[in-house]
Amino acid sequence: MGGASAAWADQPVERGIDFQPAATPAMAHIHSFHAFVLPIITVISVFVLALLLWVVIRYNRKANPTPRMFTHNMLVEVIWTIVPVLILVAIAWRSFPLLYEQERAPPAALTIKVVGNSWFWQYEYQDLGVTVASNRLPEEEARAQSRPNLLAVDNPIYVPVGENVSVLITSNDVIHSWTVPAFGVKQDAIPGRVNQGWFNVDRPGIYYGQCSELCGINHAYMPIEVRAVSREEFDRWVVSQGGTLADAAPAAAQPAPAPSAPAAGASPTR
Ligand SMILES: [Cu+2]
Repeated sequence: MGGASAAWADQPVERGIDFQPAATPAMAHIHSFHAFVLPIITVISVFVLALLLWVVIRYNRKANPTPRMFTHNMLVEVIWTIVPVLILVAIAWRSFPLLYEQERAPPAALTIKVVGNSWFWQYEYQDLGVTVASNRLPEEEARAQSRPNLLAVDNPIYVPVGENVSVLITSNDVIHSWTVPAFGVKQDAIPGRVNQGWFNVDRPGIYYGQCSELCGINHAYMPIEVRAVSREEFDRWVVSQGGTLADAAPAAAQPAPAPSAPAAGASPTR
């Protein structure tokens, strides 16, 4: 894909302070949760600032030379306990379902194992026999191809649009974090442990992310590039990577793997 590809990329923009456009339902819900919480925290911050200023001005030593010495006020104490509790309950009401949505991996058409390494990402499409190592594209090459420096990689991964993709995230060495802002996915990659995330990209495009857990000297140089494409293009990519196409239908009405006896036989990895 040449330089034109930047046109359909979701990536940070110059002077941007807001989120990247949402490319998945989960991220769209994160947007609306943000819109819900931002006014609340703004009002609280302004209110606390006003209280501080009021105390500083009205009750400083000059304005109020002989302070009163009382310590309790039942009504005020009840109010400042109950009101924050109500605010927190309201926030939790919106936030817990969102957390659940992000953590709950629905039946997936595709599962990718994501392994953090110092300092690159490795991706295994185990069902398809494809393994990809994504290294940062050197700056000269990125510039030559009009691709974003520090975000573009040499071997991007591909995913099909409109299908549930599950990601199993782990690490080979230190703790990294696999993060793609437009997908609303940010999961730590922890050695000896598998974290799960998922996404369902609603439109074709190139999506960029970065390692988001300070992991060492090259932390800033292990970007993530995901290309969401049509199922046909995805299949072509799989074949071009030497993989074999699963003949399973997309979107997985796939029942849980038949209960062949010892599912518990797998040793609990820890
Ligand atoms: Cu890292």
